[in-house]
Amino acid sequence: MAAIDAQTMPATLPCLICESRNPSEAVVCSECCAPMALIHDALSQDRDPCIVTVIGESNVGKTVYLGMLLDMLSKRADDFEAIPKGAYSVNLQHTVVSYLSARQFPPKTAMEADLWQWAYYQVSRRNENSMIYDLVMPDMAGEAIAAEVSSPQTFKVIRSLLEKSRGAVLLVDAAMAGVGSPQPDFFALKLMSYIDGVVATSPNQRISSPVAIVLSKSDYTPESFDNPRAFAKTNLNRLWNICESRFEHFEFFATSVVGSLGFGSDEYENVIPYPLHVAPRGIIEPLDWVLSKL
Ligand SMILES: Nc1nc2c(ncn2[C@@H]2O[C@H](COP(=O)(O)OP(=O)(O)OP(=O)(O)O)[C@@H](O)[C@H]2O)c(=O)[nH]1
Ligand SMILES: [Mg+2]
Ligand SMILES: [Zn+2]
Repeated sequence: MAAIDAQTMPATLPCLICESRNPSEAVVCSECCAPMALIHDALSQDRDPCIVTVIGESNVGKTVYLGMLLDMLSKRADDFEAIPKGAYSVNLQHTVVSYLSARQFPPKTAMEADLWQWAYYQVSRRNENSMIYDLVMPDMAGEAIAAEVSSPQTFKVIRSLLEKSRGAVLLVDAAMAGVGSPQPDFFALKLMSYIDGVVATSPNQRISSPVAIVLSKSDYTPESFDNPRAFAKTNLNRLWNICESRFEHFEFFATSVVGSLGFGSDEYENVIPYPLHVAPRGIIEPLDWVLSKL
C-alpha cells in the first residue's frame, strides 16, 4: 500500500486547497475548512488532483446535480468509471439518492464551510489509454458563494478553490430565466466576473480554463434541451456576453434531474415541490466536456 504510515508522516502538511500548514492529524484545515483527508489521499497518489468547482447561487440545484452526477459516474454511466477515495466521498451521493428515492429534495447546504461535503473520485473512461482524473469537488453553499462574491475574503476557501481549479461548472436556474427573471443572469454575471478577477493573468487575455454552464431545472424549459446556446443568448444575455468576451472555452448544457414533480405545502403554506420520478438528463455531458478541454 502506498499510504504513508505514522512514522514517515511529517508533523505538518500543507492544505490541498489554500496551502496553509496544518498539524498532520488535523481533520479539517484551520484556514479554509477543507478536509485534511484530501491531502492524505492525494499523498498516496502520484498524480495531481484535478479540482473542478461547482458554483451557482442558493437553490439553483448544486447539491442535487452533484449528488446525481457522482452517483451516475459510480454506476458507470456513459462508460465512465469512478472510484471514491475515502468513505467521506460517498456521503454526498448517498444523501442525495436517499432523499430522491424517498421522493424528497435534500435540504439546503449549511453555510458553514466545515459542514460541506467533499467528493474525491478517481474518474476515467473504461477504455484503454484513457486519462485518469482525480476529481475533487466540494458541495458549497450558494449563500457562502454570494457572500464571497459581494465581499471577497469572507470565504477564503472559495477563492482558493477557484485559483486551484482546472475547470468550473456554473449552474444557472433555467426555470427562473425562462419566465423572464433577470436574477439568474445577474448572479451568473457577477460570478463570471469574480472568476475573471481571480483567474485572469492579463486583462487582454481570455481565460483558458473551461467553464461549463449548466442550465438547471430544464424540465421546466424543455426548449433549452433543443438549443442550450440559443436559450442562453435569449434569456441569459449578459452571461452570454461576458462568456464570449472573457472566456476561451465555455459551453451551455441543459440538465434536469427529475421527470415529474408533485406539489404540496409546508406548515407556513409555502408550496414545496416533490420529485415523483427521477429521470436524469444531460448530467454527465458538462463534466465530459470540461474533461475534454483540460
Ligand atoms: N424541477 C426541478 N427542480 C430541481 C431540480 N434540481 C433541483 N431542483 C429544485 O431546486 C431546489 C434546490 O436544489 P439544491 O440542490 O438543494 O440547491 P443548491 O444549489 O444546493 O442550494 P444551496 O445548498 O442553498 O446552495 C430543490 O429543493 C428542488 O426544489 C431539477 O432537476 N428539476
Ligand atoms: Mg446545496
Ligand atoms: Zn486550507
